[in-house]
Parts: sequence; structure tokens; C-alpha cells
Amino acid sequence: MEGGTKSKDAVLPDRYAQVVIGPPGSGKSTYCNGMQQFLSALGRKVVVINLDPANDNLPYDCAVNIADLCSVSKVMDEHKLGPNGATIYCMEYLEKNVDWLEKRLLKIPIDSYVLFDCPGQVELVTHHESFRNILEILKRRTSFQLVSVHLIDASYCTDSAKFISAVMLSLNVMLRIELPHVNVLSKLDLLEKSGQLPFDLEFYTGVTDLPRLLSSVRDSAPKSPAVSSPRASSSSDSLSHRRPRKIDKTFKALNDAFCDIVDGFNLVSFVALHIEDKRCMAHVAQQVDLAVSYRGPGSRELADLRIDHTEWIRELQERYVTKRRPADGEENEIPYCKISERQWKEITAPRKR
Ligand SMILES: Nc1nc2c(ncn2[C@@H]2O[C@H](COP(=O)(O)OP(=O)(O)O)[C@@H](O)[C@H]2O)c(=O)[nH]1
Ligand SMILES: [Mg+2]
Repeated sequence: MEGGTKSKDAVLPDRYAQVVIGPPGSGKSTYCNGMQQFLSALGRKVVVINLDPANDNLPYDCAVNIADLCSVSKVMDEHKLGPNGATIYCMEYLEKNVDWLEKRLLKIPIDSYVLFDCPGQVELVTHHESFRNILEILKRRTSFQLVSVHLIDASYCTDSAKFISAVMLSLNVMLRIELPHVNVLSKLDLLEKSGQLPFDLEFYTGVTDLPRLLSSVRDSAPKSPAVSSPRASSSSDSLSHRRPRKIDKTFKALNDAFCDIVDGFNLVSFVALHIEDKRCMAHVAQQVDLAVSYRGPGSRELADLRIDHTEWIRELQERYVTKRRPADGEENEIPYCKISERQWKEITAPRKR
């Protein structure tokens, strides 16, 4: 791996690390497990660090586990807090005791490739300072070259309003976290079960035309009658039926403004992932390497994949949306990945909760 000091404070060569974030249940721990196996098969020395104090059943062996310092269950018991409060408490505690983490990170061999499995509470990234401060300290003191990988459940695509909010969240996270960044639509295989997609997959991965998505939200929204309508004022009417037109107008203006911001930045796009699909994994790994110009074991092979983006998304559309599944092993073998299709499925199979 190529190295080099970043500043006069940094004494160690660069080490590369993915900061894996995303809402609870978006697949972060499963991703860390799969990515560890995948990159190891390409020759990287991959270690996983669990920074999620709510992670009870880890699917991987981790080099450092925040649970050895604090955990959500203990904090809930000791301080009579709910799960969200306890997670925030744990992050603040980790920030105060960041030397604990630093000491352990510095023991990890220099040529390792690190995956940080992070907590799922989005507000920790979007509104709270501790998590950001911890990353800052890591960058400064341990000379990690970080890239954030933000997982969003692909089932959001089935509901235009939810997808717009997921795009806004992704943009918010990108701007707050200020790292090279890759957005991932996870659990692609579940699209089959979540019902029909209003648009093609390419529309979502490319975030190509938010205004069109917005008009689909409006078309599907129930029309609200004017407040003066005698029926609307009856006590049995639901709140949405009594929503005045003025609010609809304000809501529309707000959504328009959101879409303008996302379009204006032109920053948000997604890479699609089904954890059991090795070619998806390779594509995500390739994009993550590109984001930080990683040069190390397997990076050339991944770069050589030469995946044509449009073709690839069409193939995924067929596999996961219009359901033309390849037979086991067909089309999915990657010559340089030493894990067979069968082994890969065993490693990554979704866990029963
Ligand atoms: N079908 C399917 N399930 C997945 C995939 N990735 C993760 N899961 C499942 O989603 C659930 C939540 O995953 P987990 O990694 O614990 O999410 P986290 O809370 O973000 O760490 C688990 O039951 C996983 O097995 C995927 O690509 N497809
Ligand atoms: Mg987890």
C-alpha cells in the first residue's frame, strides 16, 4: 500500500478506512461482514471496528468493539435512558474517551484496510457533534484516509415521498460529514417484494429527475377540500381532510425548494447492492476505491472491471425488478475473487432477526 505523511502531526503513513453509516437496519453490519470477506479475497488485510454501541450480535470478528467501553443496553439500565438517548450518551462517552479508541487503532498493522461499523441513528451524523468530532480526531491523530459509505434501504424507491426524503438525508450526511462519499441503495433483492417501482431503477440510482418524482408524489396525494367545505368541518373527518389548501401550497413550495437544492448540488447518486450478489459487491468496492484513489491489493482488478454503468443498471433492473434471475453461478463469477458463489451466499445470507 502506498503511504505518506499528511501533516507534521501525523507520524504514520495513510491507512484507508470505510466509515459505514446509514439508518438502523439498512444493512451496515451485514455489509461490513460481506466487504471484509470480499476484500480479503482480493488480498487486503481487512479489519472491522464496531463503533455501534447497539450492535449485539456481530456477524464478524472485530478488532475493536465499542461494547468493551460502553453499550446501549448497559447505559439504558444504569442511567434509565431510552435507546436513542443511550446511543447519544455512548457517542459522547466515546468522544471523551477517544484516547481509548486511538490507542487500539494505532496497534492495527499499517497495511490494514479498516471498516468502521457505525451507529444507525441518523441524527448522530446530521445534528450531533460527537460522531463528527470522533472522525476528525481519527483523521488528525491516526492519519486514516476515510471514505464514508452511506447505506439506504432500496425499498424507499417504492414510495416517491420516502425516496425524496432519503435523497435529502444523503445530501445532508454528505455535507455534514465532509468526506469522500459513496451512497449505496442496499437490499436490492427486496424490491421484488416491496411492489412495483414507479420508475426504472436507473432513475433512482442516478437521481436524474427529482421534479418528475415530485409530481408523482402530488398525483398520488389525496386531494384536500377547502376548509370552508361543510363536510370537511365535521368532527369525524380526518386531519388530512381538513388540511387547508394554503398548507398544500406551502408543502409544494417546500418540496420544490428541496428538489432545487438536490438538483443544484448535483451530488447525490447511488450504487445498487444486494449483498449476496458478488458483482454488486465488486461494483460498490470499485466506487469506494475510486472515491479515495485507493491503490493497494485488488484495486487494479476492480478498476479493470470496466462496468458500463447504464448497462449494469439495466441488468440489475432485469434481475431485481422485472425478475429475470440468472441461474446459480451464471453471470456472477468474478475471475479474481476466490470465493465461490455457494460460499459467498453462505457468508452473506441475510440473518433471521
Ligand atoms: N434481503 C436482504 N437482506 C439484507 C441485506 N443486507 C442486510 N440484510 C438483512 O437486513 C437486516 C439488518 O441488517 P444489519 O446488517 O443488521 O443492519 P444494520 O442495523 O444497518 O447494521 C438483517 O436481517 C440482514 O440479514 C440484503 O442485501 N438483502
Ligand atoms: Mg448493525
